[in-house]
Amino acid sequence: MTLRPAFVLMLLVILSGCPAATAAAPAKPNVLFIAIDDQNDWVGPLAGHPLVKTPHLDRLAARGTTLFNAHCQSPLCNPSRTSLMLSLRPTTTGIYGLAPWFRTLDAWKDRVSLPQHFKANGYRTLTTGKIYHGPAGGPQSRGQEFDLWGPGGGIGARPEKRLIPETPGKHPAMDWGVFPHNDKDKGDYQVASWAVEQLQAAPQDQPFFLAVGFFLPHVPCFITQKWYDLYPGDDSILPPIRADDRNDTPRFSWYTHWDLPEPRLKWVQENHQWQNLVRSYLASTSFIDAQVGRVLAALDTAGLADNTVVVLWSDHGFHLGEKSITGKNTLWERSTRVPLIFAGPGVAKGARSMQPAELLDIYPTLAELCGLPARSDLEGISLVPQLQNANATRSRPAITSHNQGNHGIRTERWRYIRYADGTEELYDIPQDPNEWTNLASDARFSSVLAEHRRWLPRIDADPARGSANRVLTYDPATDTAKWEGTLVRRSDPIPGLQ
Ligand SMILES: [Ca+2]
Ligand SMILES: [Ca+2]
Repeated sequence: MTLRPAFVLMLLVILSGCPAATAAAPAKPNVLFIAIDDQNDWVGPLAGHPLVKTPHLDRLAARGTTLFNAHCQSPLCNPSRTSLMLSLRPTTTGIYGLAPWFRTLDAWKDRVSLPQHFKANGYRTLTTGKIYHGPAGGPQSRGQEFDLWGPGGGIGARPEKRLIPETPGKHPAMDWGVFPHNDKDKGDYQVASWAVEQLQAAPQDQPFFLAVGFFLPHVPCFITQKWYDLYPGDDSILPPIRADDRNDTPRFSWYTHWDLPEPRLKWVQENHQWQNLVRSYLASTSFIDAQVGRVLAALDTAGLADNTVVVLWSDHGFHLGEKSITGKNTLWERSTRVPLIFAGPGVAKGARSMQPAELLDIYPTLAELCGLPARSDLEGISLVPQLQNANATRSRPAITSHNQGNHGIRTERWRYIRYADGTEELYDIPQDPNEWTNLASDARFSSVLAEHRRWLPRIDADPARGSANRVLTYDPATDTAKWEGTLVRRSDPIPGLQ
């Protein structure tokens, strides 16, 4: 007797007890979740710096959608990453500083994070490099966060002694420049290599959530000559600044970055380090771009690109002289605006959304793109409408908070800032992209101010138990501000300016 192939297939399906519909159903897409640390908008897809070279990010943008107006929820590692991974605002958790680790708090110790939601829905979760700020509870408990942990990354090869003069804060991370070493000895190279190995060996029968966290261009920006040589050794690389820019920003704006390890522009200029800092930062961005390129090439080679959602983000930006400072901890564009690019199944190619977007939107967006059950306890809103049609509108602005009471509200056109003492700023971004002219006291814009004040967070939590490092508190009843626990008086000279 001769059996026709279709009959054989049906027989096999019956014998194996497996309905044909299940066998043919497409598997859930994988997730490749790429984080960059302290990467501001100086990347090709955001057009934040005219000379930056990021060919691999450009290619990722060409095969996906760029959120051109995306902002972090806090301009600092730990609070930004906690917010992103839980889809909760810093003003909800009270996590504003570099401490605490959120699992030490009763309210959040069992909170289902983004990778945990994927694990609960059948995904294998893997991580390497910097995703959370810190060791995620240490080796004993970090297995609760991800199934498999790769190399931790970080700085890697370091020079024998400092490359630049010691900065006023004497912090060892405040260093940058070229020294001879091998790119393969950099932590970020090893992070990319491990990610490539995981993609090459990805099991076919289970979707994965692979989180790859790069450290550069976070300081110290140590770099090899090859990347440094991508940029001219002259002032054409410097960002535009105005020496009098802070004359119309409230004194309280200084309180959000009162005393930082990062030096002020004054020190950087007096020590002839501005060009070297900017060039080292740009070179580090290009080096990371190349590592992203290695991981994306492995995704293609493994034949996974069509069934993998890629998301690339940075935890916040970085000033390199703008507004007289270097570092983060501000509510201006250079500190809040970040790369946020999605690509893969369900995402329009080569598109750019101008709508305000927030990093805490990543959690519900990935869940929807991958067909996971929606959660009702997230504060983010899915970006899938914008990823399908870049012209789709959003009603909510992007909100960034730096400690209780200090908030930046970014709509399509405006940036509004309110500090804890009630002082304000307003910028018309298309007219004034460098945020040089504060319009908050201009009566012509009183209705714009009123419209933006409506969006100030209604929940504005006290700092969580164990808060430390970059924590600013303010008591309006007594007009008392404290930076990292130390009283700041109205008459105190601003550190690093005199
Ligand atoms: Ca960071
Ligand atoms: Ca100004």
